[in-house]
Amino acid sequence: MAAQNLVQKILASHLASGTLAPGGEIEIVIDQTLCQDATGTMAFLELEAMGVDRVRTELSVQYIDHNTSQNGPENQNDHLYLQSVCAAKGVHFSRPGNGICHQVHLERFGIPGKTLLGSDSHTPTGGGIGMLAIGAGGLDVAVAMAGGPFKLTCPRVVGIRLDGRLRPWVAAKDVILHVLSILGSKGNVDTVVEYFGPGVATLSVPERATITNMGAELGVTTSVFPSDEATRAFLTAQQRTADWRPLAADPGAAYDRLIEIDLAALEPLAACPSNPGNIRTVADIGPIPVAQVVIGSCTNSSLKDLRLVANVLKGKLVHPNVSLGIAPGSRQVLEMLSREGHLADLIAAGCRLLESACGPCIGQGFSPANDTVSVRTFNRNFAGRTGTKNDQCYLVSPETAVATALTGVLTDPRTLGMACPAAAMPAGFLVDDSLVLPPAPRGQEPAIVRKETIGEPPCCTAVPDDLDGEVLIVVEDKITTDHIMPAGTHLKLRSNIPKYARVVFECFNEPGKPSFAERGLAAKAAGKAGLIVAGESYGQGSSREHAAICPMYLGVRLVLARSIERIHAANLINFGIVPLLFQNADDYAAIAPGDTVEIRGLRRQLVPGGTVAATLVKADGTRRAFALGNSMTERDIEMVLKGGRLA
Ligand code: MIC
Ligand code: SF4
Repeated sequence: MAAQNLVQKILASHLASGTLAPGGEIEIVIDQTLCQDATGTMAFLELEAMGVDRVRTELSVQYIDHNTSQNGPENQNDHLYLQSVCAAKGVHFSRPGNGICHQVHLERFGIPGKTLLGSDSHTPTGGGIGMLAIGAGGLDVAVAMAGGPFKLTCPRVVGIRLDGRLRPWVAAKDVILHVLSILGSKGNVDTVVEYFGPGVATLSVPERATITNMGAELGVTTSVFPSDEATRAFLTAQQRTADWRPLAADPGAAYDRLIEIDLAALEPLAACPSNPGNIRTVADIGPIPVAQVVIGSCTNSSLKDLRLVANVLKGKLVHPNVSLGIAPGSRQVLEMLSREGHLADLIAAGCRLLESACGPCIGQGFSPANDTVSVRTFNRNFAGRTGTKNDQCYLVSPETAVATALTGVLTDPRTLGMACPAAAMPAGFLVDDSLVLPPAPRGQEPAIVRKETIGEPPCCTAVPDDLDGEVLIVVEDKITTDHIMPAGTHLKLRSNIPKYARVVFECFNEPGKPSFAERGLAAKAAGKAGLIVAGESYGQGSSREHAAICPMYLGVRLVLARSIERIHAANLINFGIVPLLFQNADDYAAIAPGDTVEIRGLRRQLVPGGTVAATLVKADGTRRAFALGNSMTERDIEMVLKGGRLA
């Protein structure tokens, strides 16, 4: 048999249908799933709607980490629903306070060589421990929990060979920021990144997880590291040696593209406002004044990260112009910091301690002041995601963040004039799973707690065959799901579609003019299909299926884009919105809001790889014929035309 890379090996051992040829449709068996609360309520409402009595995976875990601000009753109503539905359906429930899903899953549940499907785009964090871990919409995860396979395009594999060793003050974060500078944050769909080479052994599992976590910002399906002695050491320290198995590509395995990185040649980098793909060196950006530093998120809040930060801050004081927030990734990290005395050093240095949760990463508090710079160890800096309009958010390593917190200006940590403190992995982590509630035994399932803010699972009607679609909005390239469905203070509406739908595309609403939601509902009332027109890489970022469900609720039936990101395209199909692709940039440029797009005989015209003939009708009555492509399979087409997966 030909030498296989690691991705091919894991896919082959989980293949449920199809053949392993890049570009074709395959289905894989899912061993584990994870959900978080902001996407989990919909996933479980959908699971209930499917009539599933008990999940059929090896392990499914639900985390409470996103909606923990609890302004009003909605968040805890969600928590109570999820706790009860998990107990009833056979799912482990990680209580609020236990930490961020990806960090906790890596620590306590991830197993090399297994597949993991999560209703969160940073699920690929599990690639740090050798899992094939993929982010998806809640409905796809619900299907996996029900025992169904996961459908994906067989990916091409980009091999990244790591050589050398990182120099002091240069971090795993700088590795992934460097990869982002090579591959960019768009145009990488249906690709998996596989790391290999001698440099791998120099990185611990939490460092590898930082790299696979932010691989999500490349727009790839996932990223994966081999499982080696460092993986065994991590699992042993988590009292899980039995979960370890060695895994690596065969010698001489081929990759669709090869990239070589000398770790020793890297330097501190930053993603500049407002896209994770805008990479520059910290030295090159220079000492810009900074008002806020936040260290945390699923990218950089491991014990290693925070021990480093505490060691640097020990005996010093945060700069008077900087507000420094720290959100430890898990209860394990927080408790160990506390027992080791590091927490006292952080507090003495003037840190503001935040909950072990997503917090500021998803705009849940700690928004920066107007016209100031916020430096964060997170993975996303999309405009406005901090909760402040016109924010200026830079993404960096914990090393750069702590140096900046001390000096008050963006600082290359190598210029601090101190030796980089050692922050080794502990031989043993403090293991206490008492905040993970196991499901109820069969026959003892509790009643499901459904408070008034828990809505109904959405369902959609069939797409009409002849469409007169009203163009509700025309947006540019790289529109993220944060643009489509803002989170922050609106996050508490995740279980209530009619209310949450009011803020679709809120950032593009203009004062005194009808909002997107109002335009959508008006077109729907007039019997017209709503249309969204977009540029390249539409639907980047989060896995939130609300970015499909809420537009669907407002009557949107078609998205016409130059290209659409993987998870979002799947979510559109799942909720009965037809994703169609411009064949030519001029057609995109010709469309304006308020125009009509006519399509006749959609059912007959829509075939895999084929084109659909459409007519653009401008406000003055001028007509222009154009063609739209698609990248759907036969099954996708059947499903989307019926009104989506639940239909
Ligand atoms: C994010 O980082 O954007 C989120 C919030 O974790 C999302 C999930 C969501 O919108 O609930 C993600 O990455 O999928
Ligand atoms: Fe939470 Fe931020 Fe990670 Fe999303 S990216 S899971 S909001 S910490």
